[in-house]
Amino acid sequence: MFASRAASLLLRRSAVPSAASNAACNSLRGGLSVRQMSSSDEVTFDLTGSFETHNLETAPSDTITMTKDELLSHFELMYTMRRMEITCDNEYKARNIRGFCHLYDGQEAVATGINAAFDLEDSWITSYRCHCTALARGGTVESVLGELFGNAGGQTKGKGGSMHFYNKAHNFFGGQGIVGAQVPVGLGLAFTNHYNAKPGETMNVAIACYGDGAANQGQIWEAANMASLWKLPMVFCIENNHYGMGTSMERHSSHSDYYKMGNHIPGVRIDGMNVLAVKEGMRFVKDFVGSGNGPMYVEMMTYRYHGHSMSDPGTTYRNREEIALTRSTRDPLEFVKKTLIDAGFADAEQIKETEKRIRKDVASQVKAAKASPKPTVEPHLFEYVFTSDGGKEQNEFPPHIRMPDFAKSKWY
Ligand SMILES: Cc1ncc(C[n+]2csc(CCOP(=O)(O)OP(=O)(O)O)c2C)c(N)n1
Ligand SMILES: [Mg+2]
Repeated sequence: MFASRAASLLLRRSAVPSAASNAACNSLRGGLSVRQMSSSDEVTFDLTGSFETHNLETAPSDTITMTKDELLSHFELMYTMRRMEITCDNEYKARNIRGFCHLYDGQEAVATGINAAFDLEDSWITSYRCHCTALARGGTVESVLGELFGNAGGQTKGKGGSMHFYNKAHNFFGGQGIVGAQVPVGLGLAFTNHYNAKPGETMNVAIACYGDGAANQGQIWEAANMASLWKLPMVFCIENNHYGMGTSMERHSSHSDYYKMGNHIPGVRIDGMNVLAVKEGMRFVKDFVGSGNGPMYVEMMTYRYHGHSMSDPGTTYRNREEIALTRSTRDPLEFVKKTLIDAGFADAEQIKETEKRIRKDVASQVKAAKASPKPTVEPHLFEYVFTSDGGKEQNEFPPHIRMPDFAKSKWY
């Protein structure tokens, strides 16, 4: 059943024939080609067939030009994500990580491509499947693993765990355990960016990532209505990995065109296994949304290799062949590796060396994360909850908390 769908997820990729492309044709994907070598370290790649649009007169470009450094940095981030999630799996099974733990391997191109297209001033909020977004948005393997170990060196000081990363300095607003909750909160971020924008200037945008399982929720319709009514710079980004826990898309949704779900709101479907397509697609989306045209729906066609969470082996509602087929034909890391080689940016030996260096780095950061102490009652328990002073002073509330006694409230 999935095989035919998987084929269609390739978004009808078709090779652009050229002298370079014949040699460089990506057999894994059967179609990416190097169209033109403009210099030894800059290549234009063909993205034909990577996008489908809804209610739009324009579309993302069918090419993207990248330098060697750019593509290598995307590969390094994606490989770090993959190693980090595999490490989480091992540490969970060794009982060093407890509680909920949802892994992102398979979906790495999505967070990497969004990160590459967006600015740090753009706000980003996502679901509980958030380790790799936290990493992309200013985190480190040490801060992610530290959090999962429940240690004070974790990104949220060991008090949040797997589902609750947060990094205000990098405009990353989590990590939400309640399915879909990030969408109305993301709308608030879009409202803020709209409110703070200077007239005539391009706005910072807000993106809320959520799953195919969340996409039919009522609160999302309400958020979409407000975003459209007020022309907010909001991106509704559905990471369609085809399952909501153990329920396949065919069983939980009456339709499968998530990018059309905003009805009159424009939409784009993007090949979410191709980091180049994600980057170019999201650059287009950011330009459109940030220019005051109102919100946009984005559907990322992707796949998760692990089960829903660590308590789900992930093989009772889908078969091993489906996972193996995706790994062998659509793996986002194999794709980017092959692209690096085809473009002449790196050879297999250099890629192996890079992978080795990253594996070593991940291992040493995990070691450091483990060595971090557990949070203690004093001062950690009361820190960052309601007051900035460790909770010792009376009537000390942060500015955004309106207290029942207005005289004592510092909200203004
Ligand atoms: C409001 C709410 N309902 C149910 C759950 C239980 N739950 C957690 S994840 C999930 C499935 C969500 O699937 P999807 O949106 O496709 O995201 P994915 O896990 O595939 O990334 C459900 C039903 C929850 N956490 N919150
Ligand atoms: Mg899903």
